Formats: sequence, structure tokens, C-alpha cells
Amino acid sequence: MKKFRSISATMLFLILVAKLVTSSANERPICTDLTDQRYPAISGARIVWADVRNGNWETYMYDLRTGKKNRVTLGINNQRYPAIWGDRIVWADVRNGNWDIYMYDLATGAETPICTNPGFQRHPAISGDRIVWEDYRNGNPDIYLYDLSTHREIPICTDPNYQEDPAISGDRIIWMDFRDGNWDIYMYDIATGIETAIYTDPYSQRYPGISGDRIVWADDSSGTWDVYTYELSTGKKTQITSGLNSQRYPAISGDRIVWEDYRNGNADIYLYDLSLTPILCPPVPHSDSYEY
Ligand SMILES: [Ca+2]
Ligand SMILES: [Ca+2]
Ligand SMILES: [Ca+2]
Ligand SMILES: [Ca+2]
Repeated sequence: MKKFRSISATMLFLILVAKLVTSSANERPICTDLTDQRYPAISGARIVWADVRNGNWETYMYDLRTGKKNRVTLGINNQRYPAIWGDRIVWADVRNGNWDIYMYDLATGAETPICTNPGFQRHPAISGDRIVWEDYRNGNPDIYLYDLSTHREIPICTDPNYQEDPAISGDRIIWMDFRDGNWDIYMYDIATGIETAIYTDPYSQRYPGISGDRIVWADDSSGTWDVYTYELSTGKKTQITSGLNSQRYPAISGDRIVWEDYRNGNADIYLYDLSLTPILCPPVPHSDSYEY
């Protein structure tokens, strides 16, 4: 009996420690409005996402330095999948009757069409002068790039299978690829012209983001969608979130990761800071409902 009490006391202590640990400051909500906030992206202290609070998808931005949140794009058309680099925001827009890629400069207020091909262009990403997106002009999703400095558009991957949701950091372009029968992460290096399979286990790796040597993606290997980091130089994979509800669409800038989170019953935006001691986020059970 005495031994049992001592084990119970140890367990209670461990539970208390676990509670303290999981309430660490690694993770925090950025926007938990009751409508859906989706497809976040981050550049330095600026976080953008698509927000449906006004009845159509618009781009919102939160600045970690000022704590200010504001709507960036206006209009009645659906604007989804925003991405940001410095003052430049890119997104996919249906104003012309099919998905196109547009750019907005926060410093000048100028809006520029980037690709208005009659096919679907979605899921853009930006790094410096380079903008990449997923393009359906060839009858299946491929990866295309536009360079703002040369005004040239070039195909990056036109494999006949599905290549979707690219991300870019410097010379590195990554995307999710279905050519092996499940979603994997592939990379193209602009400097070398070489395409590489980065991560190809039998589970789904989707919605990748990249910042320098670090890649993030959502992975269903735990049974639900969780966010993982992967270091290109070491091949080390680390689980960031856990729980029965979904964390998807991660993006990364330096030590900061943002994602779309369903723990509160609708899509919210959360932030995780890797510069603090990495700790697995607490599981929060909840049901999900979302479209791709
Ligand atoms: Ca189009
Ligand atoms: Ca393809
Ligand atoms: Ca896979
Ligand atoms: Ca929400």
C-alpha cells in the first residue's frame, strides 16, 4: 500500500510537471476569430493569412513587433493562399474567372498581376524577386516560377503527376509531390539545376514551407495532421504539434513557424518559436472540418 501511494505521488508529480511544461511559451495563438483563418505565411515579424470573417476570403496581416492586425487586400473576390517576403505579398485571386497570381507591395501600395494564364494558378510563395506557384495549364498541377528582376516565367517541374503547394527560400524550391503514389517532399535547387526527393516515407507529407536549411510540413504519420520540421543538412525530423485535431499548412521564417489549427473547432492561426526550448505542443482533442 505504501509503495502504491508512493507510485501515485510520483505519477501526480509527473502529471503536474507535464502540465507546466506543455504550457510553455513556445506556442501561442495569433488569430482565433470564430470564422476560418487559413493558409498562413510568415516573413520576419509579419504573418499573413486568408480570412473569411467578412464572407469572402481576404488577406489579413499581424505584425509581431506592433501587435497590430489589419486587412491587406480589399474587394469582393476570393483572395486565398497569401505568402509574404519583406513588403511583398502574393496570393491567388479569382477576379478573372480562374485562379491567377497577384502581388501587392506594402511599401508602395502597387498591385501587380504575376500570372494570368487561363489555367489555374494557386498556392504562390515568394523569396526575394522569385515567385513560385502551382500551375494547372498542362492538365495536371506543376511548379512554375516568375522572376521579378528578369520578367521571365519558367517551368520548374512539369512531371505528369501532381506537384502542388511550392515554397521557396533563396535558390531552394520545395513542393509536395505525388509521383510515388503518396505525398512526398521534393526540392529543386536553382543554383545547381538539380531536383531531389527530400522525404519519401509511405505517409503523406503536405503543405511544405522552407527557411534556409529548415523545412516544415504537415504529416499524417501520427494518425492526424501534425506539423514537423526537417533539417536539410542533418536529415533530422522533429514533431512540433500533437493531438487528435489537425495542424496543417505550416510556414517558417527563421525560428518562427505558423500554421492553420483546428483545436477550437474552426481554422485558427498559431505561432511556434523554435528559439525557445522545443517542446511538443499539448494534445487538444477536437473534430475537424475543412476543404483542401
Ligand atoms: Ca489563371
Ligand atoms: Ca505535374
Ligand atoms: Ca510520403
Ligand atoms: Ca478561426
